[in-house]
Amino acid sequence: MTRAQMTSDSPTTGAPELTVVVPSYNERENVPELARRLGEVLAGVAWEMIVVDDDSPDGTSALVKDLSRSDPRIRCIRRVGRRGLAGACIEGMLASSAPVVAVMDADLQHDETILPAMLEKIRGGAELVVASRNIDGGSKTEGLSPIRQAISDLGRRLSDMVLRAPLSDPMSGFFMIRREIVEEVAPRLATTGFKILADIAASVQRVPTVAEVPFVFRERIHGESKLDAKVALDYIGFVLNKLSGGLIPLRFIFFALVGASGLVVHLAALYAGLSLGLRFEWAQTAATVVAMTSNFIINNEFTYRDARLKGGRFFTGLLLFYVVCSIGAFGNVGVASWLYAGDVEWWLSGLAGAIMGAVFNYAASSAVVWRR
Ligand SMILES: Nc1nc2c(ncn2[C@@H]2O[C@H](COP(=O)(O)OP(=O)(O)O)[C@@H](O)[C@H]2O)c(=O)[nH]1
Ligand SMILES: [Mg+2]
Repeated sequence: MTRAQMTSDSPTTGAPELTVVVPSYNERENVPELARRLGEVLAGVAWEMIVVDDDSPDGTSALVKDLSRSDPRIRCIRRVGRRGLAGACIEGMLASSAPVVAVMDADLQHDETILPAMLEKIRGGAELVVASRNIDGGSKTEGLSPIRQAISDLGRRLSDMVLRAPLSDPMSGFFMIRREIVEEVAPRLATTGFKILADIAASVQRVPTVAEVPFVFRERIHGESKLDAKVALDYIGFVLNKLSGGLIPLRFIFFALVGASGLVVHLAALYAGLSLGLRFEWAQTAATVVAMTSNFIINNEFTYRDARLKGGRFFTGLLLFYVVCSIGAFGNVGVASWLYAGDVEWWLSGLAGAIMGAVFNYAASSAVVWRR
């Protein structure tokens, strides 16, 4: 028996050397073509494909299971009652027993023809190979909408601060990695959001050997994109969470960012009220209600989207949120005044009150308004 046979790709058992993990949501028109192309470009490699589908309404999972019946290299994990790109990728990678795993989109936007080159880099000693848009030969950010392009640039700059391994394209959803690294970091990864590669690169204990391969991000032909501008806020939260050494929960960061947006809303509403000729007290009261309502709606859509309130529960939740915020405001003023009376600087007293109010609002909102 040769050395190659005894190691990773044992041809006797047919155990795969490479698992391609494919997260999917409503991709039934794309997955069969992707499977066909993998068969073509990975001829000669012992590979398997694991599609991780979040119970797509278009029936992607049933279709993939049909494919598995004629090709056992294709498997499907159907997750019910859950959504989230990062979590899907993690589960797919952890379902593999191959030494090497790759993650790529189901929608044919990732150029599968570079997979053999990526695998060669791994065989040559790299531990993480990123398909990058941002090196020579890559598409840069062409093919992305202007907003996504701006997010991508911002993300790259921010992530330099927290990544342990330098990456030219940390937002890439296309990479290959030795599975043992994933097994090691998995418990520390966030399952919400989309930044799986950046999260791995920020969470590894030992800096892996990295290689990059350029690729051109293709246009999507079937189906539609599920990632929108929300990913920007998500990404900023991710970086802040890592900068705080994981101490400040991601959800609190979102909550605080939404609170900061509420301040802008408040001032705009106050200005509008005053322009309409309202007395200051009334304009200020109206602005407070408008800001709380806007905070509630954004938190419901974003911060607590996994516990989103709908229908009648939306309105009872809103009323509860008013109550919570009012108590928070009392606590805030109380603490600040008490400190100020004790000769603490005005700004420190004010800041302490505001932080205490925000922490209370966050804790009470999590426990009472968006109870899971
Ligand atoms: N399992 C799972 N896959 C998802 C989810 N959201 C997006 N995807 C898949 O992740 C990949 C990238 O998503 P896409 O919407 O194309 O993002 P874009 O290419 O950045 O616009 C595609 O294969 C999607 O089907 C999700 O919530 N769960
Ligand atoms: Mg896509």
